[in-house]
Amino acid sequence: MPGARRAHLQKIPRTEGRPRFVDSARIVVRGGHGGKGSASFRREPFVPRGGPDGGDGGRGGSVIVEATNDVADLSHFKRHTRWQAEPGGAGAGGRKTGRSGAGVTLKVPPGTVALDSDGSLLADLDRPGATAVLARGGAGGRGNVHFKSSTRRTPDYAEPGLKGDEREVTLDLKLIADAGLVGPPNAGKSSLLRAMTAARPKVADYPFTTLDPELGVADVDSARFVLADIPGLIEGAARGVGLGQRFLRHVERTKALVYVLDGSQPDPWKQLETVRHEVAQFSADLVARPYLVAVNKVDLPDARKLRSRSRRSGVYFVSALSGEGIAGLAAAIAQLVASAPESFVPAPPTVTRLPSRRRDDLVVERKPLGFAVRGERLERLVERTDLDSEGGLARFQSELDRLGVNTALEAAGVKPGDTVTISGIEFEYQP
Ligand SMILES: Nc1nc2c(ncn2[C@@H]2O[C@H](COP(=O)(O)OP(=O)(O)OP(=O)(O)O)[C@@H](O)[C@H]2O)c(=O)[nH]1
Ligand SMILES: [Mg+2]
Repeated sequence: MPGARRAHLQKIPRTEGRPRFVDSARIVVRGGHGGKGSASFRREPFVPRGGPDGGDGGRGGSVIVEATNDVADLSHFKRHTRWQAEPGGAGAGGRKTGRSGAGVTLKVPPGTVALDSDGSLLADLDRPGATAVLARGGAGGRGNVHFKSSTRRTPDYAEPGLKGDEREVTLDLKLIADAGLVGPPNAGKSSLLRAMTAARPKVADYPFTTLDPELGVADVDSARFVLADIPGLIEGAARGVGLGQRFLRHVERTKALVYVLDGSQPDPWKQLETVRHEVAQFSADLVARPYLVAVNKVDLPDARKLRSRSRRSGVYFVSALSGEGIAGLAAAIAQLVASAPESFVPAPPTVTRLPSRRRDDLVVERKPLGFAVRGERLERLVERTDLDSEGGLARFQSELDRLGVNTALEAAGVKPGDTVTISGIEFEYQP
């Protein structure tokens, strides 16, 4: 990669003590456990056991992510990687429901996406106010008031409450450029991005070195802006000649443009005219945005001559190579961005919900020793049943029937006495 290691390329001095801009973080989120249901009985005078009056456990809290302009990057999530919402409170006698666990809200900058561990998109938090649930809290267990029946007058069990969701989430901040570097090929746009930010786009001495837009974050004193570098524009670009036109889209949402001209070329002002004409062809709105002009390569004699003759105001003569004028250009861009109006009208915030849990059909598998049965609802049933209590076990049996487990097993050829495994727990099959 020619020019990739240019040790003498001067960087803008960074403000001391300012933390590095973080645009990606990996975190683990856990919803709170559901509270236990209560197995309590009414106390009445002279009655050893009144009717069941155990209330339900409270729902566990959820972990939610919310986009807000109050935070600028994801550095907080580099330091705090585990997020857990509060568990639900236990139910109590007198039909008292446990209290719900408090949720946790993670604040991220707009433009953040949340990805599941398999890379699939969980949420696109594209604008302030957008929220999404990353991990739901578990449901509270039901108290024994629910389990009274004509045959079971004193159910001495209650549900334990479900686990909350747990998942590993990657937060990625898609940068939205504040300003775009636009200019003819080879003018030094990528070199300027390198000089002003920590981004490392390819730089080379031939046109169309840049094929994909690249973004960098520039720090200037207390201001910070995102700069986009796109492929060079040539005459006819707006009509699809070269690569530029496709890439003007990437600067469409910027607030300001920086026209970069090659000061070592015969007529930079003609370059400016051509490029602005192409931008205007692409979008009348884009060409009307605030802009400034940077004439690059002022370290070369032709560019210096141009500077000494130029009477134009609002033109910055710089050298990405030597660093001359770079700090001043960065400060001017920061100011331009700060005073420029928003380039688009924000749409209403989006609220994303997790897809509800899949209710898989039962799967019966023949094992060397007996059978295994799998299924989302079945596994949840096992999780929410207190199998150590006799009443709990009895209810479990009738629920198995209701879910069609016995029918499925019989269809698969189960015989009395066979071992049946459900969620890692072994049962003996007795019809
Ligand atoms: N002398 C001098 N050369 C420079 C300066 N800035 C960039 N160059 C050189 O100009 C050539 C083009 O630089 P790039 O940064 O790749 O230009 P670009 O505008 O991104 O080019 P494309 O991506 O092809 O549109 C490279 O050989 C750079 O080393 C400068 O300030 N002075
Ligand atoms: Mg380039």
